[in-house]
Amino acid sequence: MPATVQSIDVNKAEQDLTDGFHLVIDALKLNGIDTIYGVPGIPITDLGRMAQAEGIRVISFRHEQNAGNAAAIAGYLTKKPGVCLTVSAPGFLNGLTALANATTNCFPMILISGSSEREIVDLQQGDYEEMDQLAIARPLCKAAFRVLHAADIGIGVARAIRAAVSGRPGGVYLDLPAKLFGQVMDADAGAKSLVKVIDPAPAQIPAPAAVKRALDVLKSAKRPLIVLGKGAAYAQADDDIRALVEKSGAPFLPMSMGKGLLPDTHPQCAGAARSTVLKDSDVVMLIGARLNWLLSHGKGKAWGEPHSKKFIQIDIEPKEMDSNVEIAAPVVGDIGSCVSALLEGMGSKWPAPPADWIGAVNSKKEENIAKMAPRLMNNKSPMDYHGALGALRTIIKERPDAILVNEGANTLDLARGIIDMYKPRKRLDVGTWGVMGIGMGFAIAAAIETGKPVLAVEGDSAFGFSGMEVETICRYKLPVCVVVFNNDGIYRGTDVNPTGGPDAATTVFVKGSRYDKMIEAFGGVGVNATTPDELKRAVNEAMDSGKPTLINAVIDPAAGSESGRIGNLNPQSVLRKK
Ligand SMILES: Cc1ncc(C[n+]2csc(CCOP(=O)(O)OP(=O)(O)O)c2C)c(N)n1
Ligand SMILES: [Mg+2]
Repeated sequence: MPATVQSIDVNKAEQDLTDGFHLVIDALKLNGIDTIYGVPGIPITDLGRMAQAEGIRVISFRHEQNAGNAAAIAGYLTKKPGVCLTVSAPGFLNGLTALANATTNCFPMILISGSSEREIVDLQQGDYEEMDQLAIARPLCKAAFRVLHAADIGIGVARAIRAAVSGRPGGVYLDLPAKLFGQVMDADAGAKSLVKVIDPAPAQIPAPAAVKRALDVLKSAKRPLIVLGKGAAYAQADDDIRALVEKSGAPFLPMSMGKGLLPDTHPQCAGAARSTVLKDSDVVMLIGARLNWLLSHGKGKAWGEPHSKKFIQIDIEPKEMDSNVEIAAPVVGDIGSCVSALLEGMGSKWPAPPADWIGAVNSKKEENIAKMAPRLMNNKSPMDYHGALGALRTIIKERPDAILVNEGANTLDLARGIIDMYKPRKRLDVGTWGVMGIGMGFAIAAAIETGKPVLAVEGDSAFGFSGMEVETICRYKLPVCVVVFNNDGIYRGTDVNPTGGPDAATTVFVKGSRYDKMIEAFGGVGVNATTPDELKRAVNEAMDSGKPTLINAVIDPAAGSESGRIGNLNPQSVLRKK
């Protein structure tokens, strides 16, 4: 046979075949996954290349943990699972922290990792990057699957998507052994094996009796309080949530990432009277907020007299009820369906809460706001947290569409209290675990998924966990402005080595560091800001230009406190000499 005829036959045969690489890509595309966050390497380098060639946006990071955090927050912002793609063993493990964090925070995410040869891994014969990844991932996520045959890729991807977004969202692990990618099968049969997931997160309608019980409890309240968690923000039921809060007339308290569901400047916002409303309320309605450590488990000193209040809890997860205290009125269902049912049940003549309660909350609020105001206007150099955050607060007020990413200790706790948010899902932070390292991953995904400018307010320690990704920000030309609150260390930059020896104290960094120089290495804009005025000018310029920018904000090393607002969680020993 002449050579030309033979090659035509091969081409024709290839046209009729597909392989594991293409089936994975086709399955993701079929289900509307348009972005992958990851780090290339064996065995998934070509998968990333081909995905890019097929029109998926593939964002390559410098470390898988940051790619994983990006995927997780993309899931939170879009209600579609964010996908992170990694290599085997070490790459997988690097991504796993983000997967576990996503599960803890109820962010829908799929970690897809390539893995080594099953036959060798299972006999522990020492393969390249050998690891039983499926077994390791399983306890750290909602579901974990492995696909061994190309014909099962469609089902595998479908299961992963459904597990990630249905019910309470979370992380899912999908293990794809190297051999799978090269498997070929008939193209038609391959196309037919793909599954388009219909209604991946079905509505879960609350029982009418549960809705009525909740409204009866709420109506009986003399001092009602509504707590809005990030579950409420995730639901994207913004109009109904606002209507429910306003109709109830109750003060509301936003959890950190619930801020902006209603503006922090809303007359019913009790953020500035947090301790008063927690202590003195008699009925508390939790909407997508869990009674975990962030709410002192619903009991103890912060919550006033023991058994002095009744809880109504709205959550998609039935097991959440009674997790820490008795829930008088559990309402189980998706937040959107629950809130709309409650709203309907309230009718048009819902009574306003007693005026003395509203008056008491308002006067506490005004007192606290007035106390804070002058501190936010100081123009000290070096800056203290209040002066610097006062400047950033004005910026977000003037640019309410911008997304604020925030991590650190003092930098986190004080920014949360000081920077008012005006719109839902604009504040992204350390979440349930208080984890450091989410900063650049969150900032990158926020910019990619929303196209809005991002302001990342970072403690100098917090920034270090993901700081190398400033190169990624520059490479993709993202409108991200990073402000590093540089106080020379963790909590404070003033500690000294108790031995008097040459090593630095455990919490301090190189004094007078210039983080702004880092981004200049990659063509970004670096600024050193020593006063709130300079800081404000530099951030405004960055937000106007959309150019990747890093501002080194020089903060007084003595200004912070140990562990920010949660110093009480540090274990103490009676033997410890202070
Ligand atoms: C992954 C992880 N490692 C360590 C910690 C402990 N930790 C909590 S806050 C923090 C850094 C605080 O310093 P910085 O970011 O500089 O904020 P500052 O209080 O100085 O403003 C660290 C290391 C953590 N929360 N998460
Ligand atoms: Mg610091």
